[in-house]
Amino acid sequence: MSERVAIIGAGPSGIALLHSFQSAANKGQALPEIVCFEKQEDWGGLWNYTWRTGTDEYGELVHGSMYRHLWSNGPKEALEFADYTFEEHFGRSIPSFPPREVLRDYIMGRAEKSNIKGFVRFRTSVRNVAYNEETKKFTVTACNLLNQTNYSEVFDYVVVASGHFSVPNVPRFEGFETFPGRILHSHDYRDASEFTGKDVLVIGTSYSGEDLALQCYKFGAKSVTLSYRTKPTGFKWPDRISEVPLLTRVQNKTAYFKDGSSKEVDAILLCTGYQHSFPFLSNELKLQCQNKLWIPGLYKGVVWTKNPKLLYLGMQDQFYTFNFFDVEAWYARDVVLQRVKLPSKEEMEEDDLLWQQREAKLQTDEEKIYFQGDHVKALLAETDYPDFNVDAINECFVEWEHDKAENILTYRDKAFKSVMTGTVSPVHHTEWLQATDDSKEAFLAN
Ligand code: FAD
Ligand code: NA7
Repeated sequence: MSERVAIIGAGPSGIALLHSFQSAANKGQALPEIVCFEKQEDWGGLWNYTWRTGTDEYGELVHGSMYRHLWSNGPKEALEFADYTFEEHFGRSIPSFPPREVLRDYIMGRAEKSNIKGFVRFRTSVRNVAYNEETKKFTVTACNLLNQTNYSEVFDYVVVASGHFSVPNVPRFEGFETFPGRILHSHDYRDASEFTGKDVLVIGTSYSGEDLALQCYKFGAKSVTLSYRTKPTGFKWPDRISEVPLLTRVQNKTAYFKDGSSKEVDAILLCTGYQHSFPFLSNELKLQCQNKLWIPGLYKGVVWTKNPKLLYLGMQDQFYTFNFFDVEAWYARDVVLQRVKLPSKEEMEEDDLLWQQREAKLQTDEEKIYFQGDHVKALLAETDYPDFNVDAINECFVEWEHDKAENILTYRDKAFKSVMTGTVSPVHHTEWLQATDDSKEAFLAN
């Protein structure tokens, strides 16, 4: 009997793995039996926008954390697939910061072309994964949500591609119980129009805090107060956005901050990040980590060193995204196909430790970008994923960081050069701040 591979999740990472297998098959490689379990009704992971929050129609936790008016937070030139360019997909070059719908269209375009949907069992949620030391096989228990039936199947490899920006980290602050307005986590945020004319407090200053502050500003919030725990963003915020130290307590509508200042607010947005959550894994298989660029316990960022038949994709904090998921997927595929020979457990642990030590020394965003670039290079060198210029992509990210520092309101209006095709993107017809219609049709209109 041929080997069996279970993939958990058909978001960009799971799709990248399916595509990598298909690419090998197109070159004559015999494939193992592959089953991809996906709890949503469609593929695309976070890029499937949903109006739902909380639980879905089957009582499952809603996976989606994306909001309606999200535009790419980095230049598309930094995430472009090496084997499927934006120009190939859209038939021409498009601006550098596409809205959600346009990026989803691109990811799904490659997936459709690759003809891999047949591997996916939709509306199927993985409930449990157990490893048998004697048989050296996994038993995966899944629930068919449509008829609420649990069933189990045996696999030789399990690849976890279930994402890590879905289960919110929700701290409590004194006085929340009696606050008279809305308190919500960014996971449940969908649209800033509900905050038009309101005073909004945003807690957390990473990607979500920064972008939800901008969303509220764009859609007419009266004021946005951005509260930081470690350090302020340092961006030159416009007049309706201000930065303050961490919230200490709330009394009625008044929020008090560490520096003694206070502000009356109507709503509180907790942009306090996410948890790596794998309720279907037992402790000896479960990654337990923070949102970091290097995840301890994963050789090359992919292979669970304690049991190399278990692999994880897309678990890192991300500068690099889609092409990074690709190089991870290609590596995972080649581990499964045994085209890559893994070293001993001790050697894998030693290598993992070196990366951990290197990550611990990183100070600046530029150092962090180069570090993740090196991770991409290390994987790229091991497989037949089409080679691409990682240094040039690092430079895209550095330029993007500088653009943000220069003007946080206009960084999405800039144009970058594709590292894959050499084409410079056109400037979008409308500045991001004015562009409230972010449908695909509006964005692609000449
Ligand atoms: P996900 O997209 O999270 O997909 C995981 C899949 O696993 C989902 O389909 C889920 O339903 C499924 N799943 C989970 N548990 C189970 C289970 N038990 N059984 C079966 N299926 C399961 N990246 C960018 O490149 N540009 C951006 O602008 C950008 N913006 C972002 C904005 C927000 C608000 C967030 C949260 C993330 C953003 N990202 C962005 C990063 C994003 O993480 C990646 O683009 C990408 O979606 C990660 O893909 P993934 O497949 O690893 O995870
Ligand atoms: P991140 O990048 O993990 O950032 C989490 C933020 O939340 C960060 O600023 C943290 O502050 C802050 N945080 C976490 N816990 C607390 C508590 N208890 N109190 C105050 N502040 C806290 O998550 P994001 O949601 O911003 O981004 C995740 C992805 O979504 C990202 O890849 C984007 O593409 C979109 P810290 O700086 O650690 O002090």
